[in-house]
Amino acid sequence: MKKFTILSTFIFLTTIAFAQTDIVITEIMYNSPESDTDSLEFIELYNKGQGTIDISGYYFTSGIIDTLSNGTSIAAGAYYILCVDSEALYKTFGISAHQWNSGALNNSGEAITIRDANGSIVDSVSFTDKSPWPTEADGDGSSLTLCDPTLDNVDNTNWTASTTTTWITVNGIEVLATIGTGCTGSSSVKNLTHDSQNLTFYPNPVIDHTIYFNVAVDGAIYSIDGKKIISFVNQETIDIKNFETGFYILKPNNGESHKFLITCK
Ligand SMILES: [Ca+2]
Ligand SMILES: [Ca+2]
Ligand SMILES: [Ca+2]
Repeated sequence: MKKFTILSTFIFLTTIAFAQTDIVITEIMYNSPESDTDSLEFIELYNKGQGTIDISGYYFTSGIIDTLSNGTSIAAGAYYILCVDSEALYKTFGISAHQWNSGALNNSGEAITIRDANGSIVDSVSFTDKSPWPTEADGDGSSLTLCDPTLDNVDNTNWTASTTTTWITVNGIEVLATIGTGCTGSSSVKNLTHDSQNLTFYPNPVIDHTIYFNVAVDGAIYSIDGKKIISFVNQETIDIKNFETGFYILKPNNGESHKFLITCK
């Protein structure tokens, strides 16, 4: 009987010591190519499991300071982005993300550790800006990326510098990252041509002075720094021949915003 109690206790302790480990840190932008404060730092989490994981109360004990609020979860096969400055991230990439509470990622590298609400370590990566870690991630535009989330992310040989363009240039340097997507797809910016409201617009980049929608749309187009340029009602096409080359945000009155690129000048 005593033996059984000891065994039960051991199983109980073992169970609480190991956290759900299907949440993996898959991408880190620790030194975005800005010369002053890095406003585009982000950390990408991925759920490699078979079901949705509730990450309410998960918190960081190194790297950054943040506790995820109640109701936060990641669906199976989905990504979750945390960033240092959600406004800067949105204005630059058109991507909405959770802004962490405080702290910033050290440009020389450091450990990033996330724990579940019980304090058990969920994942931890200790990276540096020196070889054998990919040095292109140290301010040359690339994020650090773990392309195969099933591999051990403690091992630096499983990480590479991202080579996927975001179509965004910061401080004269092209940003290479897959924010919220895997390595094999196209960049998240290019993927923003569909939304949950079934609106499709094309082409992106816009190359013939016209944006086409699959349905009539009400909305507006904003510059990347948030200034409204035009608004429109019940349109299936928009003439953009007077627009300068660059990125813009298309904001339907009913639906998600999309970033698009105009290259026809
Ligand atoms: Ca920097
Ligand atoms: Ca930094
Ligand atoms: Ca990614």
